[in-house]
Amino acid sequence: MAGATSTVKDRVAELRAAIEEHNHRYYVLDRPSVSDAEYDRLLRELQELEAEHPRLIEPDSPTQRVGARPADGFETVTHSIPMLSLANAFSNEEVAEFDRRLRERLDLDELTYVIEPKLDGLAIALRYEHGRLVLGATRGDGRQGENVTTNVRTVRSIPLKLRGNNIPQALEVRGEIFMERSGFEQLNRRLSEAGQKTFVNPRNAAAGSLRQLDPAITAQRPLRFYCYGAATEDGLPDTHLGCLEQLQQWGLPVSPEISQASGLEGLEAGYARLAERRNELDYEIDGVVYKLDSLDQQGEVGFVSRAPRWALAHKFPAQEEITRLLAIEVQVGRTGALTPVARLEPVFVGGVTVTNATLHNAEEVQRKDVRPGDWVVVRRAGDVIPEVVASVPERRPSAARPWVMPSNCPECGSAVEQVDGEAVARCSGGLVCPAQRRRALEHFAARSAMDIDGLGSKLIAQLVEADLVLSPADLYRLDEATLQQLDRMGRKSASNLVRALEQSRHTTLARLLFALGIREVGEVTAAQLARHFGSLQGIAEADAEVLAGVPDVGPVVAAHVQAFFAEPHNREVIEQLLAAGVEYEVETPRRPEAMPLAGKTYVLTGSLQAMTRARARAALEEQGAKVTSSVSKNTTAVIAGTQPGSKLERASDLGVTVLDENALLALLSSLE
Ligand code: 9MJ
Repeated sequence: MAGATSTVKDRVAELRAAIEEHNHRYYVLDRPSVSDAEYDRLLRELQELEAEHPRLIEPDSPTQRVGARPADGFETVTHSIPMLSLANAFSNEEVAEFDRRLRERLDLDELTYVIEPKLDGLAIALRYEHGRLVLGATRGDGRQGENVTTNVRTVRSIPLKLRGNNIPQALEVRGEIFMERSGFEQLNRRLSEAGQKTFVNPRNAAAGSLRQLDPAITAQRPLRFYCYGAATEDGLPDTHLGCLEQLQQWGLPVSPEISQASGLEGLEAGYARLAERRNELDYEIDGVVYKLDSLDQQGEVGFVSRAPRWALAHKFPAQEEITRLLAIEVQVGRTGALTPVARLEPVFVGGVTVTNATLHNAEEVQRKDVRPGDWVVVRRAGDVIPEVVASVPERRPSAARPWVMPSNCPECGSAVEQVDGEAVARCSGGLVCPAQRRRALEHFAARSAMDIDGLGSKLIAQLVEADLVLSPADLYRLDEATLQQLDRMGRKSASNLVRALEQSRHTTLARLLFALGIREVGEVTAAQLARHFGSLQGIAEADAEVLAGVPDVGPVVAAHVQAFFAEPHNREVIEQLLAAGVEYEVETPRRPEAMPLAGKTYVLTGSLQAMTRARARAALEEQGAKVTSSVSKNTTAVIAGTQPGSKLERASDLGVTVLDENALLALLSSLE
């Protein structure tokens, strides 16, 4: 028994020490070495142990205070009203429990809440006296923070002077300073070019920028501010939402994502809405915050330690985690491009278990100083491919050595070429390299290329391994008997595949051209070339200038097309394909002046829902239109999607017609 208690005691001490260290790294050094999710897990474990063994609670346990003591270098300020922290929830059950507890305490059936995005920045207190900003302070430990007024004054969205009526003598505003993703990326690019250390994420960048001792540096950083609370002796509206509206009228920025909700259902709907919006916003949010709307009700339920009972932060699943980088392997692409890939200790991040992540190229591995054996920050946001963001040098094993790109292809041993000025290294093996061959065949068989049903990557790997297929043309020589000798290939699958191959022979020029895998000739470009020339022969014989004149084809793509057809091996493959019975309908090229949109010029701005901008552009160009990037008085119309840019303003200044996406779709379908 005594043994069990001392184990708990040891664990509590261990957790406290670890959390204190992480607090220091996070709040004072702006260099955390664990993910937020890992930190939350440690804090939760400590909270649970303390709840089970209340005798172990001590006043200086990290559960009893928020954040860390102020760092040196800034004057310490004592907050006139302590800065609160928020209780966290990670599941719907915990949210239901929060709502149930409040209903019980207030003896009401349904409560009205305000739902706010939980900004992932740095909490800040602003003090206005007679409408003028007199103080800006970080949260620090909640009771005392750092006086960062000079730096806060450089943040453009923070008004130095309030506007409007009935401005209180003294007003205390609480909110979050954060950095937009786009600004963060730009800043990191700038730092990296200057040979300086980059920031791991926008939150660290915001904290690091605000806590600069030189305000001139802060001023250059793209910081923004939203407020989410206020206090004054002079009286404010009696609801939280009312207060936020009042703050906005005084010129303080309030997030447009804030909404009101009724009951648990309303909270769940609000969470779902913001979870959906999460990746569309240009700033990071790590959850939502629920707050009781009525200030009377807030007063009635009060606080527990430093967190209000009337608010709850419902966290989203983490998009960043820290895990072990087991190895860096090299993947060979279709055109021989070599991509370093991180093999990771499996980690649950962004809703899935991640075991691999791209490292893009050797330069990136070097820039991020990622070494096999390191602990690394892995990020997966939305449907985006998982990425290794940074290493955590503090946790680096002493044996970890920098990684270098191998000088020979790991698949075929051919020399690796590094073209000057290009970030990518390439295997020089061409189709001798089995990896390039596999990728070329996968591309050839893909749905948007020759659409060979049932020819997946596993089967392709077998065909290449057995030397049954050296080039795409060999596919058409496969028969059922040969196929049946392969692993997991029964009679039925073999006959289905032969039929699928047979069907794929009849195709379009655009698909065939795309299937050949010419560098930088994607689907849209292939379609443009097909329409313009009408035959493979025509494209193969075209000179560079004519090629470059085709919409969507510039001098670079034109050079790739020419190089492809100049290669005897490629010509041979084409001849073999045609000999194997691959055929496409010859399209008669349309004369540009006969096209319905000939002579018209369009500009696209904002994002479209039904198609990408590239597709819209290709569709317009197919009908003979020109698509340009700047608006002039000669522009026929500007097509504006959601969140259009300054082009829309310019169009209205010049009196140019503006079409929305529906009008574009109507225009295109009228021409079909
Ligand atoms: C953030 N981080 O966006 C609060 N917060 O309210 C919002 N933080 C908060 N509210 C009381 N939206 C204490 C902290």
